[in-house]
Amino acid sequence: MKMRISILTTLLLGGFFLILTSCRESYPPTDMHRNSVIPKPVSVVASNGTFVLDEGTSIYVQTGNEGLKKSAVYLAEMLRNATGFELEIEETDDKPWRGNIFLTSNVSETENSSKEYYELNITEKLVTIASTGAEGSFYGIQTLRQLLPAGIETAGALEEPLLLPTGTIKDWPQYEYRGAMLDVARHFFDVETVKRFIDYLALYKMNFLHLHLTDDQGWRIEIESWPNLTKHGGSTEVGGGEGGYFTKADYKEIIQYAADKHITIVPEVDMPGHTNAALASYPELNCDGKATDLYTGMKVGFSTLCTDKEVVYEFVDDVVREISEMTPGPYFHIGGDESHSTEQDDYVYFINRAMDIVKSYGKTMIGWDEVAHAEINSEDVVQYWSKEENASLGVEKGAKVLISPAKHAYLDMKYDSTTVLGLTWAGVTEVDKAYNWSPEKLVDGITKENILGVEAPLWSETVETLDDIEFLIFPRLAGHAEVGWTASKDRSWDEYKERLGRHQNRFKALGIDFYQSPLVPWQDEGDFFVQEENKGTSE
Ligand code: TNX
Repeated sequence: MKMRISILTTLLLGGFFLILTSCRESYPPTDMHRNSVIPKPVSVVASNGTFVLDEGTSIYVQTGNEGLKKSAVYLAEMLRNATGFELEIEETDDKPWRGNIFLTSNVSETENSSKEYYELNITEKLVTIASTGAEGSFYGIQTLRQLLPAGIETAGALEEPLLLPTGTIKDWPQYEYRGAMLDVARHFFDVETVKRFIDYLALYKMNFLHLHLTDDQGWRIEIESWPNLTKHGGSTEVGGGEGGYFTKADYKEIIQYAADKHITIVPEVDMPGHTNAALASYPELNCDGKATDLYTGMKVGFSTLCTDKEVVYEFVDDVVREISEMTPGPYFHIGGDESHSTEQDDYVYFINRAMDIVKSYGKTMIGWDEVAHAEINSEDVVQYWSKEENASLGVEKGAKVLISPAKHAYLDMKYDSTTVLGLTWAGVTEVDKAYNWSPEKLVDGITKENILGVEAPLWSETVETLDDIEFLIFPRLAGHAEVGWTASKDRSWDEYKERLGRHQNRFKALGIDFYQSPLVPWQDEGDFFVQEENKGTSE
């Protein structure tokens, strides 16, 4: 009897061992420590196993949590697109059975106050994304996405199973505002292009898109009470092309698309300078009562609204009202930069009044750093792009600062002197210079408490197509995302460039025309976790 049991045990154990080793062969242990996640997470603890995601995997969501459910739908869609398999979404109150993904609000670090906090815990049995809010679950999914092979970015590129390294990531951002700006005024970009831009922000956990909607060369947002702004003022662009504009329906579509990816739109109407498109559309906005000609060049600083005419403030009121009504986000950007043909007193008077109008529609005012000379206070935001003393003045007045230093953060600066696209007035900005800086160490006296966040602007004087956009923003955008997300003490260029190098295949899988900087060790094999190799060993 004893003998029989031990034979049986040996057979059972042997069989079990065989199964184990054959599993090992198919799915070699992986190492979460070797991840290439950008922005770099706060903490990563690897446990050297593998989770197998296949068509039997379901996504479980804590019952009744609508925010998490939206994230589940997004994740299912992402996986379906790349692999073709349909993951079911189920609600549950309990921890699900093995082989599944679980989105829950039960976080282990209950003390963490960030509403963007998430924990991604992968064991051989379960993938759990725990987050305090829907944002966190979305960011946890972006991390999961970057742990998967680059083929996840291409429709139909992957076959099951997908393998994930086991371990735990705990993560949250340093700054609550991590943004980019797109100038749709110098050259107009349509809704589809803006959506791609939004997709790129989402991949790197950025959460604000500032749209520079008006400038000398074009007015790009429909205002029903002043229809000639778009009809005439939107009819051209730099170089004399046909321009274009967003209808209200277009703008709302952009807002919704962004909101689904936890990105808030910040509309900018640049005033009182940078207004030639408006001045050409309505003669009464000019001091001499005469409409200007449309402008298709690249100069700045020559235009101004007539600051002592009441009709100008009626105009500003209508514009701010109509745009604010469509904008759920808290901010309205009034520009205020380079008003070189406005007298300083008139400038301050105008900004004060424009600011009051913005507040009357319940929005928080953001302005380029020159607005620090107006009567701003702790309710306002100054966007530092050029003059340190303006940023400091803003902070003295209690305002928050949005950090966009041209010499690091401007996505329209050339990479080097041979770059065809872009400008050079703030210098050339290689990928290391775009990454190697810290918001809180930039200006004496401006510390983390004064800073709302980081924004990287793309001005479009030289940018005409999505390809042009991609070439200038990639790979620098990824670095700016990390500057805003990851603590300065946890960042170094030497380590970052290795991770960035492993994003090459992801860029390619997304069809992104990126700048192949010689400073980055681009890796052809892409992800640390090579799906093809794994497939090979299982055969
Ligand atoms: C400065 S940055 C500008 C823009 C230009 C940009 C080009 C800022 C507030 N004003 O009008 O497009 O340089 O890099």
